[in-house]
Amino acid sequence: MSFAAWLLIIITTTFSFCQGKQPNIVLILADDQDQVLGGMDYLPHIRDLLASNGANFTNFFANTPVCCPSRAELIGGRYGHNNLVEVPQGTSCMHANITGPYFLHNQLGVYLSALGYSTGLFGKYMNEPPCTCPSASGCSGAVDDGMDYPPGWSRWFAICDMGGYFNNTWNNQGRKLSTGSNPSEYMTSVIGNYSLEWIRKQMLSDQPFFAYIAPHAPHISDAVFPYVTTPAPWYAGTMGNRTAPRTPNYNVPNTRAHPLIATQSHLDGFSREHTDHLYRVRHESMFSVDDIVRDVVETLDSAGVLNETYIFFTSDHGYALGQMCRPEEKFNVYENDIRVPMLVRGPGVPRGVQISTAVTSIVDLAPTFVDLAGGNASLYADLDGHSLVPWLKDPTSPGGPQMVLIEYWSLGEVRRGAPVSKACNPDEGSDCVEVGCQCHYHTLDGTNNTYLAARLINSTHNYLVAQFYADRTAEGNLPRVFAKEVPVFIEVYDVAADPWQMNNLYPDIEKTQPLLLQEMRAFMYRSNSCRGTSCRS
Ligand SMILES: [Ca+2]
Repeated sequence: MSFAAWLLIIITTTFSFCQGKQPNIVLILADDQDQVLGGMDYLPHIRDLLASNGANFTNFFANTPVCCPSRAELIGGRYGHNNLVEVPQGTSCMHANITGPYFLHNQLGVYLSALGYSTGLFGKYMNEPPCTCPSASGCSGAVDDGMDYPPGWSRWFAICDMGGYFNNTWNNQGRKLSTGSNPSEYMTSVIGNYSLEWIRKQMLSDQPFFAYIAPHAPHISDAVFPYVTTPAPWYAGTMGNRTAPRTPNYNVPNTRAHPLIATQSHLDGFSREHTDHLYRVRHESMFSVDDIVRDVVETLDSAGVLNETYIFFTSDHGYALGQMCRPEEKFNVYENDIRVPMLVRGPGVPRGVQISTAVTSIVDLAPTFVDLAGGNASLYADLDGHSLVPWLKDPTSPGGPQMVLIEYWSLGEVRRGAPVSKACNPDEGSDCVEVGCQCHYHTLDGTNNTYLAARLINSTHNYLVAQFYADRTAEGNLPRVFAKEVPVFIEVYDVAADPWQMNNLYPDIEKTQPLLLQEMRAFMYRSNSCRGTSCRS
């Protein structure tokens, strides 16, 4: 069957949820926004316009809790093991291959444009390369050198530097654009304004649109000292003197965890102040994302298309601020890092409902968008996730997934924490001993922080099983099929009884609940080798 004929079949598949008219779809994707530490507090527009007017998936997770791999999972609709590079590389998208032709021709832009959508990406695409892709892999559109962008996207406005919140460069539809340091050039505002301008144009057309709006907030400025998040000038200081939540595991070492975590030293006073400051500026930066949500809703409403548009909000992964003595960042398997918000409003979605019975994840978004667009995601051989559409129609739909797969390949040693001065930044190769400064850094990703995990939530159990592995196989490759490897450490938590995950039940659980462990391991191993339909069986 030709591609066109196949496409016709999937487009004409009966689609009663939106009465045959293809809806618009807007995704607003935050960067490093947590759920566990109250990251969604203080955001009135997101609360009133999305949570109160739509569905809240309360058990939604990142499959790989670090920026680029998670974004590859979202845009590709595939688990990390199906995006993995063949050979470990020093750079790239943190072990995900996003520059090969396979990825570039099997991602949301291609899927949705084939279904008749106008597609626009605004803000953060990937970390490396951040705003473009190789023409050798089928990318095009460059007006200026090196400004190619992936196929399937009719509008491309991607940020090219992940550094500060001002003085940015952009890939503006193949043309290099620079913005400066005026308040109106605040990065999140620029992303919002370009998104809205495009949405206004799309509303004049009968063609449905997909807007992927990805602010960099509340991520730290990791290339511009002092390496914290920069709020918009008009929101700076608005969080007053609030401090990061002193959760039961705040500044408490988890001595039963794997060595990277078990050996964390206590946060000193300087680091605690840094963590509190980060808490404040992260929230303050999110106020501008909250404004984007308001403006998107108002723009759609003023044109009378709000009721024809689905609006999703989520984050690529969560964050820690002091938990288990981690002063900041992600990279790890715990709730702070893997649990993210997921809100959606749109035609037919019940208002103000919480959906906890379907345990879902980032990889489920692409199939959801394909289904909403009138495709049939279950026929796509390269989509690994479950469509969320059944729960958007009926939050009480039975048969929801109860487990999600978590996979992570260590980035190597990553040190973060409170910088006393620019000279102390380990990313710049500085050595606190030699330059005589006081070092407050913690190693937050490192040796053998490569893991395969399952998160189970149902009416009787709420567990995390995480198995840690050597970062390379005996042959020197990234471990790809974890069932063939021997774990170097295992952690199991009863999250209902131990929500802050400080009491590793392994190895005792081998004797106390062998069947539970067996079931979760079977899911992990099966899922870790799955592809397409085999992931959903
Ligand atoms: Ca991120």
